[in-house]
Amino acid sequence: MKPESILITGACGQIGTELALSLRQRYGKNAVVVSDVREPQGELADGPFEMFNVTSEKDLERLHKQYGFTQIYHLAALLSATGEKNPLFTWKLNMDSLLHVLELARQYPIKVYWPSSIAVFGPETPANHTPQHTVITPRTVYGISKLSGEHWCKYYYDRYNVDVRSIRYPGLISYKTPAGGGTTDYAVDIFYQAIDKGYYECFLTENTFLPMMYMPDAIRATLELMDSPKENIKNRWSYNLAGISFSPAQLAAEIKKLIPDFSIAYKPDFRQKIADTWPNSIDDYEAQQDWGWKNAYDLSEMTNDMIKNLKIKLKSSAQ
Ligand code: AKB
Repeated sequence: MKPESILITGACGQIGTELALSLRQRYGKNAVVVSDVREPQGELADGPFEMFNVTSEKDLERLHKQYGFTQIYHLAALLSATGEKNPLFTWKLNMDSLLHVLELARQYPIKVYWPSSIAVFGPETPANHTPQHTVITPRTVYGISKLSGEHWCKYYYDRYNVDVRSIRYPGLISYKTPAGGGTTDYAVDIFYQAIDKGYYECFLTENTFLPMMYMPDAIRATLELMDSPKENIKNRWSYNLAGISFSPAQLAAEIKKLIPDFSIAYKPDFRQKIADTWPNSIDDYEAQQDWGWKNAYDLSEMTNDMIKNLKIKLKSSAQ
């Protein structure tokens, strides 16, 4: 069997960093090429890196000629909050890059992973336990690009048999790399500020419930989906994935159990409007049925683990 050669785009981001480390652990560091428009830091710098702008089809082809990829994890994208600041550029970056990857995978035997998001849903979508197949009416350019991307994935699978797989990620919480440009970022920022200052000013209201997940679960889900036999993957748009659903007030209360002096204030900004269009919680029945998905971390386990590891990280970076 041909050895795996894996490309991760947007690898220096919140998901990319941890996915790259997991894939390198599994396949060896030289089997995983990390690419981004910025240099990798820390552990991620130990292995092949390519500075690469995902809107360049030529550069993608050049990299494929050099490395002969068998898998591409195409993570590079602008997220919901940043996307609203430059909608046309966000559309171009998110869509052109996906189409370049799908075109490459049409011509060569490359398995593709591409993340979608809960941002595909809109205010007309049932907000609680949002089903897989429902009214889908995104209101952000990011959400529109993710919904369109889901349809392109399905098209390339149906028409060209491209083995492309996808998950609609909820907001992701992690300590290795900060979140960048999303509406769910508060649930990461709050931990940094709680440890550093004991105070957080939240850009969402206290009762804004959103679907969230701890990064170890998200990475495991991604790898489990990619490992599943092809015939089990019956959904070729993107799978709903449920983790934990909570509000800023509930998260703050959980943090207070470990940092008793922690306090929070609420000052909603433009991101509140985006959050108001997204579900409170997700039904992931199809992911459970098709590839056996089960979330592990609950709110209190996630909070404990975040605080423990972020304290270690912040202490060592201060030294
Ligand atoms: C965002 O907030 O934009 C992302 C997402 C939910 O896809 N974290």
